[in-house]
This record gives sequence, C-alpha cells and structure tokens, in this order.
Amino acid sequence: MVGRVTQLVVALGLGACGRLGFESVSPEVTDAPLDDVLDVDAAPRASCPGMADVPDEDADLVGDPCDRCPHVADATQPDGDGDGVGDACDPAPADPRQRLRFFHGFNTALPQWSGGGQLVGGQLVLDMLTGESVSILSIPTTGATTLQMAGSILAVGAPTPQLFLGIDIRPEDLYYAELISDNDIGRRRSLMHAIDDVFTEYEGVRETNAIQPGPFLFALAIGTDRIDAIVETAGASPAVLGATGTGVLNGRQGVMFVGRLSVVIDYAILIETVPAT
Ligand SMILES: [Ca+2]
Ligand SMILES: [Ca+2]
Ligand SMILES: [Ca+2]
Repeated sequence: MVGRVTQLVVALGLGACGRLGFESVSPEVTDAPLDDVLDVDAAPRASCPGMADVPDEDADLVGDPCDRCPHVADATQPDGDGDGVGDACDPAPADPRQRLRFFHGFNTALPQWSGGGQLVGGQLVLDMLTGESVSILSIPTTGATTLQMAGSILAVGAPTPQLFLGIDIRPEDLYYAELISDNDIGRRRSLMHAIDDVFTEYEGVRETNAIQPGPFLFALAIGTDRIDAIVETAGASPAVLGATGTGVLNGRQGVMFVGRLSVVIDYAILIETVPAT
C-alpha cells in the first residue's frame, strides 16, 4: 500500500508456466484468513480532469491516470524537464526523454499483466507458500528501462523462498533482481543475469538471517552501459546493486517470480527512456 517504502524481481522453468488472467475478487467473497491480513478498504480514490473517483495509489489526491508519479506522493506534480514523468520518479529529471509506459495499481485486471493470483482491495495477492508463480508484463521496450514493484511479504514458506523482478531480452535471457533464502547461503539479495540456464551474479548482499515478513521494494534499471537494482526488504538496509558493461538492451517483457512466499503486490511501474536520435 502507500508509503511503506521509499522507492523500488527467477529463473526457472519459465517456459512451463502458463499465462492466466487475473481474477478480480470482491472483498466480500475473500476467504476469512485473507481478511485478517489485507486492508481491503485501503485503495484510495481521487480524481483526474474529466474523471472522478479513480484509483489513487499513492494517496496524493492526484488520480493514477493523470499522476506523473502514480506510486510516489507528489501532490504538486513538479516535472522540471516537462517529459510527463514527475521529478519525484524521473530516472533522469533533466533529460526530457522518459515515458511512463505502464502503471498497474492492481485495482482491475489489465491485459498487459498476466499471471496467477487474485486482485483484492487494490493489491495482487499471491499465496505461494507451497508453490510458485510467474507473472508476465507483456510490454516490449527500447532504450533504457526502469521496472519497479512494491508490496509486502505476508508469510515465508520453505524450502528456498524466492521473489524476483526481471526483464527478459530474449527467450531464456533474463536480467533480474532477487531475494532468495536457503539453508546454504542464508538470505541473499542479488542482481542477476540468466542466459541459457547459466546464472551470473553481478553483485549481491548476503545476510545470515532469514527472510522476514514485511514491506519490500524491487527496482531494476537497465541502461545502455550498465544495470542497477535496489532490493529493499524488511529487517535490512536497502541493497543497492550495479554492474557496468551490459550494452544496449531491448526488453522483451517483464517477469515477476514468487516461490514459497505469500505476498501482496501494491503496484508495478515501467518507465522507458526514448533513445536519443
Ligand atoms: Ca496519486
Ligand atoms: Ca504521485
Ligand atoms: Ca520529468
């Protein structure tokens, strides 16, 4: 939901996972256990020119469809370079080449985002304590791309709980930021590359404690000459990760994986930088 974190994604048999449409579920038909952990009335509403009572993810009284940063409270909407992406979330606030390609506050099902789970109270609920789920964001991108999502871990299963957000460049070629825990490595937050089932860790942070329930934020930024990630999770300082020399990238689709975790996702956002001409 709103304001739990400041700002903010493998691999693994993707080909075997089907693409299922989200199922919109009204709160009254939600199972009792979910009512206990979800704030089903927590989806704020606001307005946009010509549109009243639209979702307002960040509760800044600017509705999502007209909010220059729909995931960051910025009521006055400053946008120094006038490219339509607000200063509060513009990856390059003095370079007017950013575009907000996609925002999903998980209030209604959108055709670009597919996977498992249920929409409840402005959140995507993925109860994967004993299973795993792949969600796909079907938006091709060109040039630099920032993909971010935030939510909360409600409960941690076993073995090897894992959450990641990634962008695939070609089939079986995926960049991703991940949170994973197992008996051998403890908790690890890493910036990864998977190609043809070969997994490369660009940079990572290891901790001895296990994954904890609480809010998280994942951000993955792919540029022309480097890739960066932020992984914020409960009980640890944000992991700021990066690597150089990744080359020009064309994203094929976004990918989110949830395994052995019960999570809710508050939003996902994709900001693209139009290539210089
Ligand atoms: Ca807003
Ligand atoms: Ca905003
Ligand atoms: Ca801007």
